[in-house]
Amino acid sequence: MQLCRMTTSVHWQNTEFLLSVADAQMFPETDLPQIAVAGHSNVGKSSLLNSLFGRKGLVKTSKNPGCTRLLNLFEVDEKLLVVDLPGYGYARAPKSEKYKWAKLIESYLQSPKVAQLVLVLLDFRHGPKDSDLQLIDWLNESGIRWQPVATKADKLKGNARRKRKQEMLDALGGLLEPVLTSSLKNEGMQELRAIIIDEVLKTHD
Ligand SMILES: Nc1nc2c(ncn2[C@@H]2O[C@H](COP(=O)(O)OP(=O)(O)OP(=O)(O)O)[C@@H](O)[C@H]2O)c(=O)[nH]1
Ligand SMILES: [Mg+2]
Repeated sequence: MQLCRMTTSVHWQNTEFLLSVADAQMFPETDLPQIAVAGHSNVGKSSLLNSLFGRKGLVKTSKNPGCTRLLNLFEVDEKLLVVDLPGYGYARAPKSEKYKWAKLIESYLQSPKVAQLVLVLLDFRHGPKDSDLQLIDWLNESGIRWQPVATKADKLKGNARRKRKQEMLDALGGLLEPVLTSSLKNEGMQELRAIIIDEVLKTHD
């Protein structure tokens, strides 16, 4: 009997952009396990992916909200599919655009090809907003696993950081501890990679 588990190794830098889809129906047929990155517009989803992959500039980012407008698919080391979702809650986007993005996110999250794990990104400074809590409720009701990820953690230091982490944990119901990350400082990426391997890749073996 084998007592120790094989370690799943992933070469994160070996990531390539696959395609963008404007409709969840156009999602490719794939047997690869899948994760998705969701969160408010401008929270730092695309930046986090660059940092997670260790590939500066692979994913397009912008200081202006509403940068990602399609489902952008990436394949990591021929082992994992990662979906960068458009952000929600960008108040100044035209109504028709907002509706289109919301429909796209909704149709993806309701499709049978949905991710096994959704990283829910929350700005560390502001904590979860109503729209984040709605998404989380919906994921819970749909039985889709999710992991809270606090972004832009470089903006808070010392005591403020500890206090905010506890506040975020409480606001999320106290069950899932957020991973604190900074794409700017490459903070939290090892922890996040380990969670993805444990939650998605090992269970898929
Ligand atoms: N200080 C700091 N700024 C960050 C960090 N991550 C992202 N940003 C900045 O936040 C802005 C938005 O980043 P994006 O990664 O494009 O955000 P997004 O969530 O993909 O945005 P949409 O695609 O519009 O939904 C950019 O100006 C980034 O430079 C971080 O860890 N620290
Ligand atoms: Mg983006």
